[in-house]
Amino acid sequence: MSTMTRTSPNIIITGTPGVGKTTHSETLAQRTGLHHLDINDVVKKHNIGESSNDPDDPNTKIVDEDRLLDCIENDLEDGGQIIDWHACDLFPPRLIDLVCVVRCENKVLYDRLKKRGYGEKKLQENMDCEIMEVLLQEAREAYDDEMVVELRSESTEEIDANVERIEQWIKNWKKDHGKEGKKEVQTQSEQDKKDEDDPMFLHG
Ligand code: DAT
Repeated sequence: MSTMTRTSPNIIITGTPGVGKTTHSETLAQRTGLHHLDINDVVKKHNIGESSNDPDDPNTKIVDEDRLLDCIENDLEDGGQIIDWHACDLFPPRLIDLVCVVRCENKVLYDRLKKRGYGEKKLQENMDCEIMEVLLQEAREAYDDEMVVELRSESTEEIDANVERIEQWIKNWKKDHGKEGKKEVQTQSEQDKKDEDDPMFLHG
């Protein structure tokens, strides 16, 4: 049994660079009033990224995950955060309500990363990451299966549909957890409950 004080859910939007995490997070934040917690901004603001030693990729930052968690833990306790980051297993499951793994078809992703100016090595590493479903595996290993949902992001119509689906899920979550908040919730019983009306229940 654990106590949950948040009255708005925390949602991770994760996936390989270029799949559409930021686009989804921004649209979702505009539509729901939840806060877009862009981890890149947190890393910059608190200066918690060390430059990598890779001469081909000097801009990549190695992030101190403990310090990162220290910086955002209060926000996560408060709830209502849309966490936008290309990793997910560092966030404690007790503070997470939904994990969306954004996916993109190879050819489309290749073109997006090329347009970003990625060099061949970095481009191939990211393509491999998507093909090997690295983020999906990471999410499934770190969180309960019912919390993890895969969302395709190749067209603008898909962004709209995905955001609408998450919006509906948020409404249901708030209904289930009581608008007045500060309600004690038995986390396991929440996880055991399978609501067939839940838009995230039917996995994509
Ligand atoms: P990420 O945050 O995962 O790195 P992004 O949101 O910055 O990705 O998107 C990368 C680029 O692809 C950006 O130019 C917007 C575009 N894009 C993302 N998802 C899309 C979609 N479903 N339809 C059309 N364009 C999309």
